[in-house]
Amino acid sequence: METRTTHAVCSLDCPDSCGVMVTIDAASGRATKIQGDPAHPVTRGFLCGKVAKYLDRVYAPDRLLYPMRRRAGVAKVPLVRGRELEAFERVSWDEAMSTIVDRLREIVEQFGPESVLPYSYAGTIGQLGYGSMDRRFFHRLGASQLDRTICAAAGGEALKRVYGIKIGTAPEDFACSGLVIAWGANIHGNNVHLWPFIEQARRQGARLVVIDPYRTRTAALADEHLQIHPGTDGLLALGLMHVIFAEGLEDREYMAACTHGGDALRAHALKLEHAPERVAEVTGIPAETIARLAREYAAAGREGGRPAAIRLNYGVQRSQNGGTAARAVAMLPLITGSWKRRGGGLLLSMSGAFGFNAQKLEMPELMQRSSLGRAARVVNMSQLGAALTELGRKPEDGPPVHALFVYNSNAAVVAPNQNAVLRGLRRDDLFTVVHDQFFTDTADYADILLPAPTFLETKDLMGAYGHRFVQVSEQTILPLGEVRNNVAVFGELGRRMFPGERCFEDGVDELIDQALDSASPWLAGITRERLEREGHVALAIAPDEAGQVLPFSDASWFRTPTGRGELTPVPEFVAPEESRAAAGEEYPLEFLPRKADNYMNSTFANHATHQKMEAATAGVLEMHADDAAARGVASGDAVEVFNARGRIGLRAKLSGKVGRGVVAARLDWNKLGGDASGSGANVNALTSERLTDIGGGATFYSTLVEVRKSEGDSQL
Ligand SMILES: Nc1nc2c(c(=O)[nH]1)N[C@H]1C(S)=C(S)[C@@H](COP(=O)(O)OP(=O)(O)OC[C@H]3O[C@@H](n4cnc5c(=O)[nH]c(N)nc54)[C@H](O)[C@@H]3O)O[C@H]1N2
Ligand SMILES: Nc1nc2c(c(=O)[nH]1)N[C@H]1C(S)=C(S)[C@@H](COP(=O)(O)OP(=O)(O)OC[C@H]3O[C@@H](n4cnc5c(=O)[nH]c(N)nc54)[C@H](O)[C@@H]3O)O[C@H]1N2
Ligand code: SF4
Ligand SMILES: [Mo]
Repeated sequence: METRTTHAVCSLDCPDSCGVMVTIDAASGRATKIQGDPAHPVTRGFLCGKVAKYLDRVYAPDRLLYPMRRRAGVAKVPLVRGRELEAFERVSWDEAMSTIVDRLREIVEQFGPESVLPYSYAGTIGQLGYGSMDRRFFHRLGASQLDRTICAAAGGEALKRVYGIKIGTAPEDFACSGLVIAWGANIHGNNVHLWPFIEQARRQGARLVVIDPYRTRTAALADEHLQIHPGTDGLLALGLMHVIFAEGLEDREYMAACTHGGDALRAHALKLEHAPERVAEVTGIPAETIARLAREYAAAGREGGRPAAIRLNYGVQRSQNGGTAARAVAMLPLITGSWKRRGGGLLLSMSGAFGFNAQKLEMPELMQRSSLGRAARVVNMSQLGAALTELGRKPEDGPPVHALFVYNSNAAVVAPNQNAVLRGLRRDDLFTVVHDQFFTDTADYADILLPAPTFLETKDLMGAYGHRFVQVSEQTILPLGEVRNNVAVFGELGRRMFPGERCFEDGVDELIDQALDSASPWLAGITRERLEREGHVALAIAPDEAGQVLPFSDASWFRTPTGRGELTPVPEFVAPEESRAAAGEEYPLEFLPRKADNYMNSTFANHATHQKMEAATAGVLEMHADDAAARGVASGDAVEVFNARGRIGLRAKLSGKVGRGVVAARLDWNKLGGDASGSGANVNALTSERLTDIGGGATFYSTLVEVRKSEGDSQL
């Protein structure tokens, strides 16, 4: 069999952005093998378990391959898998596009352009697929703007406030650490290419400490697991600071040179309420452990030792106080000066290092042409339920949403307060377009369905939020069926609605060139041709004389208004409204609506291969034995998990992975039995649309619930 191999990049929403080698059978053009690129310095030749099985997704028999239209008179209700064609009929692209254009024109005419709402997140994080032609189209239309807050808004804003830029320690440099703290970071499940570097450090004597309310794979493999109470990380960070300042362990020289507001922070941290004994009561972590960790953290890197690095991930900032918590954690290396040495510092996100030209890709200047003479209103994507069911009641809000265009997202599954979202999606007067690879739960509510490519079927430019390599992902196989990528879909809509406008004619290569045409010095010398030739290219991110890249090792790196690491305003700890501190009798349990190690949010949940890997967590509520006993629940019992927003049916499992007062279940497609009672809901039926303290992020991990044994048959 004659084969060729092409370089692509995994476009899933993962910090690792792996280089991928795809083997193609030359005769049939079919991909036969997918592997990690051995030449990529972070991928290092392996893929995670879910993408190692990616060809099962690409060639899945249930792929959506053709445009579809809802059959006349079919109600918007959850569909039974495999019977989608009872609700939808195939149409040509031309017909699908003219239907969309006609309906959008009517709706814009009748209700104004703001009544159109785009809804997208990170089905692909390719620069073009994530945001380029789509933004141009919606800007030009004058549609409502979407604030894309559902994942990283609070943490991103925290980094910006403390550092002025979203960059951090390179994953390769964790190999040089003497202490790694995985803080709200499930590295083994969500960011597995960091793991070998941590193992390398551990072979040199480094310790791995995990701070997580759930005993993840990462926690189980660590040297120490601190099972913190959810939503109390900001206070733990203050407790660590308390010990560091009280014992004079801070790096005064570094603080003087590189930070602003140190005195105020010191005084705040030294308050009695931040003493380890007091912090222990709220966080659940013993006072001695807090004091010991503070000393170990501050001492690492001194006297020739290896420094301490924090892998802060987005778990911390999914709580109501998560922005302040992330800000407090991010201040720690500024106090100990751990940025000064290779293997120190902190990594939350690297995305700010890339500096692609978003202006050129998205053309925000088109927005000014909105008929209202102002920029269109902004809708927070973490409040989709309210946007679809309440927006427009007050005249100052503008019109209700009458058209919803979903792409790169399985909104019916991933958005909080799902019952409100589903109520919105069921509206007969809402025109909904869904562009996806599969008949997702969101697709069930579409009026028009458009087929989307996998990353094998389209070309894109890739940055990363967990490393410093720019890549081009080549199109490796011909698109299956009639799938079209996001650029093609929005380009055609633009050309149809706004004929003659040049910006809708750009193709993929032109857009890649525009993205790389950037003033960022770190992109200097990086062109499409070079990326096509070399596969990946390291950002030219300011190495020192020794060729090392040490972000924030001196004051030149900070992009805050003071030009220093910003330690003010001091982080004040406020418990989330839905947390154990505030728990009432009605809903006393803290709920962790988690991600699955072998899915990517809701992606992969529909494949038998991936379901097998996640079988042990399917439809399961993990409980502490005491909480189960108090409710007369035994392992295997059917239970109802509920609060004022919703209820789901699950099967109890006394797993030992959660502490007392905490229960956990994972994301699933609604129609796949995330809820065993068949109500067509998943864990997000319980989460709220409340926003984080800064950044307007979603607060999935600040959710209170109660659990009771289901009546009737107890063994599901
Ligand atoms: N396998 C897999 N990989 C993924 C994803 C996936 O769904 N599956 N999703 C991708 C996406 S979208 C993202 S954003 C990244 C996210 O990567 P992470 O930031 O690692 O995401 P989470 O799993 O949400 O949270 C990490 C951990 O935080 C814990 N946590 C919850 N509440 C708290 C708290 O109050 N304090 C502390 N200290 N910890 C808390 C959770 O139990 C969880 O184990 O991963 C990406 N990678
Ligand atoms: N309870 C709970 N809820 C959560 C989270 C959690 O941890 N717990 N995590 C939150 C986080 S961090 C995130 S990032 C969000 C993720 O929310 P989403 O970004 O909506 O993630 P997915 O569920 O993976 O859905 C992405 C969809 O995009 C489609 N897609 C892939 N590539 C393309 C493409 O090229 N074009 C188009 N048009 N579509 C494509 C996929 O088939 C898939 O159906 O979920 C959030 N929701
Ligand atoms: S999901 Fe992440 S770890 Fe898996 S292949 Fe993609 S980038 Fe790599
Ligand atoms: Mo995310």
